[in-house]
Parts: sequence; structure tokens; C-alpha cells
Amino acid sequence: MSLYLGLDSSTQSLSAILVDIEKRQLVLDQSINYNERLAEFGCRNGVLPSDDPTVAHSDPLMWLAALDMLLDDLRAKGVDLSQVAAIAGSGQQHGSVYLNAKATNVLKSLDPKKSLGKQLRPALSRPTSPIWMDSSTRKQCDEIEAAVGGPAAVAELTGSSCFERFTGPQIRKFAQKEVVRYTHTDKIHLVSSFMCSILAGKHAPIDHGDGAGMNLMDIRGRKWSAPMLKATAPGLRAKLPALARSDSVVGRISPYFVQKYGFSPQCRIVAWSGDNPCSLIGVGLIQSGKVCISLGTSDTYFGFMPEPHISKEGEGHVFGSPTGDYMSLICFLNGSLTREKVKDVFGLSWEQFSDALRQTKPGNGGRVMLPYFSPEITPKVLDPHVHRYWLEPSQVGENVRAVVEAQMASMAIHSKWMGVKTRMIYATGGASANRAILEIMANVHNADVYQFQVGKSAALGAALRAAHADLKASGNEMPWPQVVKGFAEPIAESRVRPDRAAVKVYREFLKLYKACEDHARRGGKDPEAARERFLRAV
Ligand code: XUL
Repeated sequence: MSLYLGLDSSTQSLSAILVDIEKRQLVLDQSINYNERLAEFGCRNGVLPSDDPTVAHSDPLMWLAALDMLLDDLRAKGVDLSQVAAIAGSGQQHGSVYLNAKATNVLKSLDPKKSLGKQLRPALSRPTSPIWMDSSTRKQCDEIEAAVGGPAAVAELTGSSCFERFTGPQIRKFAQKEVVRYTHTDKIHLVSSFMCSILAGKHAPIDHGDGAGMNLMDIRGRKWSAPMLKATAPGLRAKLPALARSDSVVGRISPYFVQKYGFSPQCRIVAWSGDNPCSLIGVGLIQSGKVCISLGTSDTYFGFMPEPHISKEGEGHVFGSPTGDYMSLICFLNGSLTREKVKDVFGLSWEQFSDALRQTKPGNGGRVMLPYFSPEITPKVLDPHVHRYWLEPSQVGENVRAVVEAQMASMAIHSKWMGVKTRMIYATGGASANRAILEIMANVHNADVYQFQVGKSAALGAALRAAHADLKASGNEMPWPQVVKGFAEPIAESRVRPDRAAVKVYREFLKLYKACEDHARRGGKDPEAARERFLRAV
């Protein structure tokens, strides 16, 4: 059997990717969209309605209904699930599921004649699950950070300072506001370990990759952190599943899935992980020096790290990589919408936007814009404002170039903490189709840039993780480069090489940009002298 199934329980859908590892083939790609197929759960784009805009919960029973429905669809398509050797999965990070003491038995004795949702409903100690879009826990973040010695101390311990969406602050809020339900909670799972528990018919562990997104795991020791647990909620240790390596085999598949969908009883269930750690594998980032920049609503920068370098300034997160190493994830909120704002202010089409980039020069003659059209988290800028240095509102082309150069410079500066020399960048997301943007990216980072056709990188990464863990457990371990080969490859002909002269300009430009940023954010020195130095140097 060389078929491996990867599932991705994401915010708006559940997806499946089936790969044949021997033939290097993607056999199947199938999804259930919650809006389209499970509207009766009342979620909109995966989120339950709430009067409080900072609250974002989802319905865990909807995720289970999607699992039954997806497997039904695969059967209906004639997919022979008895040939699947192992399953692994990916879950939206940070979201949590709360189970009572009945859950252990319910998981053990799932009845194939009934739906998963119906059977799990009585095992929930909290009917809804807070997910990563929830930002209602600033108070709890402050309390936890104060108890542990401040944001830098929390980051040093867990890989990130406290973030509202992270599971620890969410658990603290639940323990404070719903004391009785918290007391009746026997196990708190992440979305990933919850879905894995269903497949395995027992409480599954939380893997080191997703565990790092909780503000509860000691990032270096990969164990629950006693000071973090103490600062978060009473009696929390007993309510958390075990932590495990991402390549752990949790067990064989529950008889529920064997009888109902025809899986082999030998099918192995591999620990699930978070969607970002799975995507790292799905785009083939298994060595130092390669990063992925996704240009979407917000821009994200993520990459493999051999060691857990931690940003003292709270610039991003450190998660575990499924390879047993580490990864960074840095989010820049001012992404597409900011580029679009500049385009719209000047009444341009995207084509004219690209032309403007081509008609202006690297370094923009020392004109700088800081791209904070809305509040930013990297670097932290709470009041949205745009600072323009030596840039006139009438200079259309220069404004266009300034916003893209600012975004790329900010990424280069605020990813330095990773301590990794970037040689190759995989660009994904809508704006990665724009070659003029990719040229600035290549020159600012002094790295080759490739476009990457990512269809469902998290589900693909999960399927490849299933193959890797199963082969390892069978004594036929396949090295990671061989696992990802042929599946997770950039588009060779899309390569953009850095231009030597432009790279030189940007080396100086980064100093100027940093001086402007310091001036605007921290009231640093007027950057006029930095501009003069820049103009002399280029
Ligand atoms: C990462 C994060 C999101 C979710 C999306 O920290 O919050 O990327 O994982 O599913």
C-alpha cells in the first residue's frame, strides 16, 4: 500500500489530498466547504455569529459532520480507502475543543450506524470552540505576561509572547468566565489533536508543531511549561493531552471508519499538526535558507529554522517543524489591502501599478513610505498612519514603488531575528503573479524568487507527513528530501534572479528605511542624515 491521506481541517473547509508516494502522484483532491454544504450549523465562513466583534468561535460538530461527509464523497467517487496505509492531518492553529469525562468512552466505542456529531455532542463540556480569529483575550494576555515576567520572558519560554488567539489566553478566559464548565472539562484539545482523536478512537497527543502555538509549551524542552500552566489556569496540567513528536504514530484507525468507509484495520493514524507546520512540508521547506512569502490579505513570511531563535521584539512566532526542527511565522497585516489602497488612491489598474514599478528606480531616490494604512503587528504600530519621507502626494510612480519597497524592506528587517541567510524565496498568494513586485523582492532580499503553485499546501503537507511517519514506523524511513520530491516543487521557469546593482542600492536603502521606521515609531533621530548617507552611497 503506498497511498497516503492528508486531511486539512481549516477555517472554512475540510480538504483531503491522497498521494501515491511510489508513483509520485497526486491521486485525489476533494473538499467540503462549510458555507456551501453545512449551512445548517449557522456559521458564516466558518465562524458563528457574535455580538462582540472580537469573539470568533466555531462549531466542532460541524467539523465532524464535514469528516463524515467528505469520506462519504470519497466512497461515492469509488475511491478504495482500504488501500490507504496511513492518515495524517492539519488543523487551523490555536483553536481549542473542550471535552468532558465521557469523551474517553465515546471515542473508544464509536458506532458506525450513527453520525460522529451525534455521538460526540454529549462529550463536549463547552459547545463551541474559540478559533484563531478570536481577539477577545487582551486582558488575559496581559495577566499571563505579568505573572511570568513580561512579554519577552513569555516569548523566551514558549516561542511567542502572548497573543490573543493563542490557546493559553483563550483557556484562561474560559476558566475565568465559565468556572463550572471549566471544572467539568476533562481534556482540552487543539483542532488538530481533536480530529486526530476521532480517527484514532482515543485521546491523541498534541504535536510539537501545533503545541508551540498555545503559549503553554516550553519551546526548547518540548514539554508543558510549568510557569506558563500556573499563570494560565488552575488544574490545567491534568486537562492537557500528552505532547508528542510530529511523526508519532498514534495508533490504528478506529473500527468506526473501517466498518463505515472500508479503511483497512491496519491503517495508521499519525499525529496531526497545525496548518502552518504542514504547509512548511507542503511547499518543501525542509532546509535552512529557503523561505516562503505569501502575498495575501496580510503578507506572511515563513521558513524553516534549525534552531529556535526568538524575536525579543515580538516579531512573529516560533513553531515546531514537522521534521523535528523549528519554523518561523511572521505576519504583516498591511499586505494586499495596502497595495490596493495606493493603487486606488491614484486611480490605477494593476497593470498601471506594475508599469509604475518598472518606470521608477530601485531605492526611489531616497523617498520612503511606511506602509501602516491599518494597525500593524510586525512591527507593532497601534495607530494606523502613513508616514511619507521626501515623497510628494503628486508623485504617482514613486508612491507605488514606495509602498512595495517598504513592505519588502520591513520583511527583510523584521525577519533578521531568525538568524537564517535567505537564498531562495517561494512567492505565493494573489500578488505573486506580479513579476515587478517579485523583482523588488529578489533585490531587497538578495535571493532568487520562484513562483509556487500551491494548491492546498497544508493538506499536501499532511499527506506527505503520513507517508514519512508510516515508512519510518515500518522500518523503511525515507529522508525528507525524497518524501517531498516531485510534490512540493517551485515553478522552475518562474525564477527571478537578483540584479547586482539593485542589491547594492537596497543594502543602503535598508539602513535608510530603518532610520525612518525608528523615527516614526520611537521618536528616533530625524532621518535626514540617513538619507544624505544613502544618496552619497548609491
Ligand atoms: C497562525 C494563524 C493562522 C491559522 C489559520 O498563527 O493564526 O495562520 O493557523 O488557519
